[in-house]
Amino acid sequence: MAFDPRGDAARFAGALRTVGVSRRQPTGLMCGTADPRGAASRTLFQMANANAELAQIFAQMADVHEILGTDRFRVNAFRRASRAFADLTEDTGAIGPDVKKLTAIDGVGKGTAQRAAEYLETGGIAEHAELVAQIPEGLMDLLDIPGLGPKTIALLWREGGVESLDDLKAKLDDDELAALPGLGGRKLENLRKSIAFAETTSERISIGIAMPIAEWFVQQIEKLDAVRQTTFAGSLRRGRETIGDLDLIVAADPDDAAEISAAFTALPPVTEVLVQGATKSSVRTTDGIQVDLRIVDPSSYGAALMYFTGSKEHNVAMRGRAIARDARLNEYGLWMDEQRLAGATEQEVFEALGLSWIDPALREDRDELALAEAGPMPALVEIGDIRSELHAHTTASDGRWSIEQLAETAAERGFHTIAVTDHSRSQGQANGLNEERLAAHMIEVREAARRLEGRIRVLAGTEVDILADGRLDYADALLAELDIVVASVHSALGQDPSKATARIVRAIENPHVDIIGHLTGRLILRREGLAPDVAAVTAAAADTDTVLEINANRHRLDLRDAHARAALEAGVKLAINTDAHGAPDLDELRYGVLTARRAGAKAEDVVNCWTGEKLMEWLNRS
Ligand code: DGT
Ligand code: CA
Ligand code: CA
Ligand code: ZN
Repeated sequence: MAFDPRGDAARFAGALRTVGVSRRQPTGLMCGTADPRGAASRTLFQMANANAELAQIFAQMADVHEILGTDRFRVNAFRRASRAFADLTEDTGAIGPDVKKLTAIDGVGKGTAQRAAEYLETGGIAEHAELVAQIPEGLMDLLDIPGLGPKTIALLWREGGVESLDDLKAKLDDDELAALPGLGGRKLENLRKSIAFAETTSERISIGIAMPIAEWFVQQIEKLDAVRQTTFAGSLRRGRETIGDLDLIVAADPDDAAEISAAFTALPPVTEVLVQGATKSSVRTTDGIQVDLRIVDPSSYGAALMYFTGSKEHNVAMRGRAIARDARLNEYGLWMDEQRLAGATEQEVFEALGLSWIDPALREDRDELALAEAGPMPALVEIGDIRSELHAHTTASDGRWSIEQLAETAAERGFHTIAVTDHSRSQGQANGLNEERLAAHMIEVREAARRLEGRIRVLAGTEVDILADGRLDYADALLAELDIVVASVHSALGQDPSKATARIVRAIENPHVDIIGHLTGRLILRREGLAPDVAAVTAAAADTDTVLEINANRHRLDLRDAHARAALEAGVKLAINTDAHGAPDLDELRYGVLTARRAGAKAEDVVNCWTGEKLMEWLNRS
C-alpha cells in the first residue's frame, strides 16, 4: 500500500533535490493550514512521502526565519536538514520516530532528528506551525514566484505592506513599489514577468511529479480482483513535460464497475471526490492533483485507451479518417453501422483504419497519420538502447559519488562508457574546479580509468560554463586535453534572445566542445531560461558536428521536445544525459527518453546509444 521508498518517495525527494527546489512541489503539505483531517488520520500515502515533506517543512522553516530575519544560524541548519531529507534514498517513514536511528542519517543532527521524530509521530512539527503563523498567510505563496527570495519578500512585506500575491500584483499595477530600496525598474519588470509566468503555469504539474503518482495509482488499482487491465492515458502517456490531470483507464466487467469505483475513491491519497459514477470517477489527491478514472468493458479497452490518450487534435484526425471510410470512431470502438469492427486493443483499431501502430509520444496531429499510413513507423529510442552516460558529476564538484562509484553504477547498468564532467570554476556554489584542480582531477580520472579498463570506459571531461558572452570558463589548451567537453549555461539566464543565440553559437563553434548541455537552462514551471534562436543554434551544431543534449533531469527536460525535434530535422545528433549527481539520478533517463521519443528520435540519432567505437570516433573527430 505504501509508496515504495526507492521507487517513489526517493524519486520525489530526488526531484526536490536535483534543482534545489525546496518549496512547493505538491507533496500534500499545505503551509499555514492544518491537515483538515487531523494528524491522526494521516495516511500511509502521506507518511511514505516523509522525506519530501520533511525536506519541505525544513525548507519552509528556513524561509520563514529568513523572512523574519530572526536566526541566521537556524536558517542554515534548516536548509541543511532540508537537503539531507531531500537527498535521502532511504524512506524516513520506514525508519519511524526513533531519534537515535534518525540521527544516524547523514547530515541529520540531534535537533533535526527530534523534529523529524515529532513529524513521524504526529504528522507535523509544532515549531513549524508556530513559525508559519508569524507571517501573513499569503506571504508564503510569494516564495513560489520564480526568482523571488525570502529577503525580497521580507522587504516587500515590511516596507511595502505586501501580504499576499494579490497585494503584490495590485501594488505593482499602481507603481507603489518603485521607491523601495533595491527594487529598480528592471527588477520590478522581471517581477511582473515572473508573476505572469507563474500564473500561466500553476495549473499544471511537471511530468516528474505526475509519473510516480500515476504509477502508484495503477499499482493499487491492478491489485483489485475485478480489474482485468489498467493503465494511465492522457498527456502523461504521451510523455508531455507538464500534465493537467491524470487519466486512468480500467477494463472490467460492467457488473464490477461500482465496486472498483468505490475502491478507487477510497484510496488513501484521495481527499476529495469530485465525481463518483459507475463508469467515471474523478478525485483530487492530497497533492491537489485531479485523477480521472474510466471503467470500460474489456471489448472497448483499446478504443477507450486511444480516446483518452489523445491528444484531442490527434483524435479529431483519427475520427476524420474513420468517417472517410464510412465508419465511426468513439471511446467504445470503431463502428460501421451497428457493428463493431475493433475496440479491444489499440492495435486492432489502428489496423482497421489501415494504419500501423502510432506510439503515444507521437499522437499530436503532426505527421503521424501520414507516416503510419505509409508503413510501420520507425522504432523510437528506448531506455534499453542507452549504453553510455556523458554528463555526470562526482564529489570533485557537487556530486555525491566518487569516480569509482559513478563508474561502477554505470557499469552495472551495462553502460560501456561513462564521462566524468564536473563543474568549472565559475560555478562557485557547485564547488566548480579551477584550472589546477581540474588538472589534478583529470589525473585521478585517468588513474580510475586504467583501474576500470575492461569493465567500463571512463572519460575525463568537464561541464564547462558558457559565460554570458559565449566564452568558455577554461582556456582552450586545457579543454584540448580532455576526452569530452560538455558546455552549458548556468548564469545570465535572463539575457535577451539575440545575445543568448550569439552566446551559444560561439560556444558551439569552439572546436573543443562536443555537447551543449541543457540548452536553455529552463526549469519546468519554475524558470523560463534562455530563448535562443533554435534554427541558428541547430544550424551551427550541424556544421560543427556538435551534439545537443536532452538533459533528462525531470525538472529540466532541456532540450524540450520541440527543440529536440528541430535539432533532428537539422541533422543534429542528440545526447540523452542524466547530469547525474548521485544515485538514483540515472533513473531520470526515462524522462529524457520520453522527450526524445516525442521528438521522433531513433536509437541511431542518440550518441548514448552508439557503440563505444562509434562514440570514440565522433569524439576524436577533427
Ligand atoms: P492535460 O490533462 O491537460 O495534460 O491533457 P490531456 O491530453 O490529458 O487532456 P484531458 O485530461 O483533458 O483529456 C484526456 C484525453 O481525452 C485527451 O487527450 C483527449 C480526450 N478528450 C477529452 N476531452 C475530449 C473532447 O472533448 N474531445 C475529444 N476529441 N477528445 C477529448
Ligand atoms: Ca489529462
Ligand atoms: Ca482528464
Ligand atoms: Zn551537470
